[in-house]
Amino acid sequence: RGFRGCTVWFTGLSGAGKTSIAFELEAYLISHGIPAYGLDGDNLRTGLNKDLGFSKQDREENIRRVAEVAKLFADAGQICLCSFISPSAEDRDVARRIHRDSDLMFFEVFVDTPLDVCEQRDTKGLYQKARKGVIKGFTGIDQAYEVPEHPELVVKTVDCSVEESTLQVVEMLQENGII
Ligand code: GGZ
Repeated sequence: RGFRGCTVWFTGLSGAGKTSIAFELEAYLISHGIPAYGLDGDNLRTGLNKDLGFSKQDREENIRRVAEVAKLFADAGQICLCSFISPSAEDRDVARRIHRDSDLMFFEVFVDTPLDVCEQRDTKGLYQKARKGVIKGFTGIDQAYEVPEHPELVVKTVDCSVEESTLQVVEMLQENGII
């Protein structure tokens, strides 16, 4: 048994690069014969969590359900890669506790991209809509993002390629005996 299931939890602003890094990491792990699976808004909010929006309560329930699903993947021996803004430190701690209670490792990775950079990228035009007030309660604009105080890893994406950021996560998994 060369590897164990666990959850890598990417948190950060919209457009920070969470999903890009998770996608690259998933490809890396799979190509090395390590089972991995990515969860994000695209595959959770369209199905299991399609009844949830972006209020504080809905985000809390979003994160709780995602964490429960991630726990099952990790328990099944997968490296589960979760990419959610998860702006609330308390909600992230719930996700961590759900794993700890089942003796599963949980790595919080803060994808630390400044708001102005995310806003400049604006790949989906959402920041512009949020600034105009078309979207209300957008994280970083009119809802808070609570910066992680004790993440297992901080990844900066400014002046750092997706490949380089991904390698930092790979090294963290190696140092912890996961892979
Ligand atoms: C933040 C929003 C919002 C609001 C829609 N605030 O860049 P994206 O588009 O693809 O990623 C964002 C995604 C956030 O969903 P999460 O499930 O990760 O959020 S949370 O963890 O807080 O529950 C963005 C889009 O949904 N989006 N409205 N108001 N992001």
